Amino acid sequence: MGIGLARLSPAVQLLLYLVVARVASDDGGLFGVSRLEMFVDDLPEMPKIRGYDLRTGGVPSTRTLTIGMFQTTWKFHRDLPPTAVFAYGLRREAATVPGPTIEALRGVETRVTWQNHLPSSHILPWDPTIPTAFPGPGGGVPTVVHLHGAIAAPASDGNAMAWFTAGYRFKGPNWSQETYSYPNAQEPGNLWYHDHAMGLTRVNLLSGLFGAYVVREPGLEQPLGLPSGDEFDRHLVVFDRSFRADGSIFMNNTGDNPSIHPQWQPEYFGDAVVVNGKAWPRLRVRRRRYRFRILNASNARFFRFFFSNGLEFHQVASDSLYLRRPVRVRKLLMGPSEIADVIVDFSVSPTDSAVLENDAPYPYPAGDPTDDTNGKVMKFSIEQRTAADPSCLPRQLVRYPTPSPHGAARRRYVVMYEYTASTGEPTRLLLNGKSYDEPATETPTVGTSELWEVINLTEDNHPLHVHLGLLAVLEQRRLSDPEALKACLARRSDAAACRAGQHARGPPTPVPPQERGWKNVFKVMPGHLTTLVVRFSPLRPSPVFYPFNVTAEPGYVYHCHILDHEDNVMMRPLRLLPP
Ligand SMILES: *[C@@H]1O[C@H](CO)[C@@H](O)[C@H](O)[C@H]1NC(C)=O
Ligand SMILES: *[C@@H]1O[C@H](CO)[C@@H](O)[C@H](O)[C@H]1NC(C)=O
Ligand SMILES: *[C@@H]1O[C@H](CO)[C@@H](O)[C@H](O)[C@H]1NC(C)=O
Ligand SMILES: *[C@@H]1O[C@H](CO)[C@@H](O)[C@H](O)[C@H]1NC(C)=O
Ligand SMILES: CC(=O)N[C@H]1CO[C@H](CO)[C@@H](O)[C@@H]1O
Ligand SMILES: [Cu+2]
Repeated sequence: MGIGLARLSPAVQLLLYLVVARVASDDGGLFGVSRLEMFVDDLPEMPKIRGYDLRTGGVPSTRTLTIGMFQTTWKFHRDLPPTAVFAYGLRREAATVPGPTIEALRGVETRVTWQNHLPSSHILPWDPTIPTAFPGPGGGVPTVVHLHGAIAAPASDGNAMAWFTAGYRFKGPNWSQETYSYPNAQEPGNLWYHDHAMGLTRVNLLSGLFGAYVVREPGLEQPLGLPSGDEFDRHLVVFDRSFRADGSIFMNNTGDNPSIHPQWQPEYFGDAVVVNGKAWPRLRVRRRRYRFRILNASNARFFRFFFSNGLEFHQVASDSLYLRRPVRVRKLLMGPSEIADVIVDFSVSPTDSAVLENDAPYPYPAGDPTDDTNGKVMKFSIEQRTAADPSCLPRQLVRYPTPSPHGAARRRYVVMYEYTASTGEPTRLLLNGKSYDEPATETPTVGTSELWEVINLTEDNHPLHVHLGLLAVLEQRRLSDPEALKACLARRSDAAACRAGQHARGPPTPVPPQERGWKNVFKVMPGHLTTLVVRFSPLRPSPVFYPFNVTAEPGYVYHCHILDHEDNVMMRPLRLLPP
């Protein structure tokens, strides 16, 4: 049930929409967020949950957690009324937006029973005309949790069709188990968990269903000497939201093409910039080094962060792994779901306060410029006196195998398409022109690497995310004649036959050093052919490639991480074949 909805006639779909979707007026009194005073709320720290047990003589062992999804309210700003949200937490009273931060140890399994306690219908408008998990009117809110960056078995990966509603009353066709296993067998780094239900990912995240997850490996990390401990090693989870006058989250419930999709819009942008659940918060810091794990949890907004007083970032890790050496940057560009792990040294600050700002146009890169509201993120007040600082910023971090095209088992093409109505408005986006329910065409062999040539035929930058695999960019080249390639693909729908590689004759577009290593999201530039090496084996030698059966049902997925695109339906199955 669920995915077949898209095949109903438009009239029936529209009727269903009117029956099941919340029907609120579009403006419903928007809250003008420019009225909110900035930097009045302290930056919250989300609750921390240990993902391992320490009972048996201090030796860490597997821990099983039960984490619920609850409807509750959240104060996004001192002067905003409480907002209805969906939130993760150990209990309803402890549920937060973002959810609790889970701290795991490399090599020690964390098990989580994810429980849905959500009400019978959604707090946000959604759209049954895109392929959507749907348990029937009033049947509950479908959810399923994906741990982004995890190396986990298919049945624990949060497949979009493995969704379930409250009490597991309704389940998607690929649901198989209540408790997920995360072996944490991968490299130490920054992950995050978030909802992944078919066609509802964008609205479930907008409602609050996401949180941070860290895999630590003290033996490898402590010798680096980076700032550590709760005070100096912090998460900044950044996202954008708009609100109605009554405090509720505003999501437009009229689509840009209402006769085709009554609600879906190609990209959600909010006016308020929220960090750890507070709009434009403030943080008092000591005059020393801090580590910030910055996670972009927006649906579609890119951020280009910089400090008002010229302070710099020293990036030490990208979305899942340490870099080989720190990279110093003045501006930090982050796509949806990307993570930048940075050191900021406040001891060299020329002033006693610094505002973290954002100047990324939206949509990125060709959209509107930022303004006074979405151009500000948060404020740091810096103590005058220099603080003792035992941390350091080493010249070398961690050396991983260099991404290389040698030995790649095969070459594949992934073409990103956008379909538009006669008005020029997008109606859907697809990878290789295929919908999600067509059989898997990407079937790599476990233990191999492949070259993926990704061609963006749209106007947007699409962050590509591959579950299980690690990806690294080799080069990105401008397409010399995208229209000719487009015309050929329209005739033959086969990028290899169209000699797609030959169309990328332009000069290479440089990739910033901090984006050159192994990652799990890569921002694919419009009008380019981007060559990625995608690796389906762990980075450290291991007797088995993965500590579970990667070829098992229901397999994995790869998708665009602009959530509004992923939902409609820039996502394809990924099946692994045995070695
Ligand atoms: C997953 O769901 C699809 C329908 O969407 C079904 O065809 C397939 O058999 C399912 N696979 C498993 C392993 O449940
Ligand atoms: C909602 O979207 C529709 C369609 O794009 C637009 O006409 C309308 O102005 C939007 N409403 C608000 C309050 O932004
Ligand atoms: C933040 O993440 C969203 C969705 O994952 C993405 O669309 C957006 O471009 C990202 N912004 C940045 C600055 O990375
Ligand atoms: C892995 O899963 C596949 C598909 O379900 C199955 O055919 C295979 O026997 C399994 N392999 C192992 C070693 O269990
Ligand atoms: C902004 C941009 O460069 N968009 C391009 C994306 O790719 C298509 C096809 O290659 C071009 O037509 C667009 O101009
Ligand atoms: Cu996209």
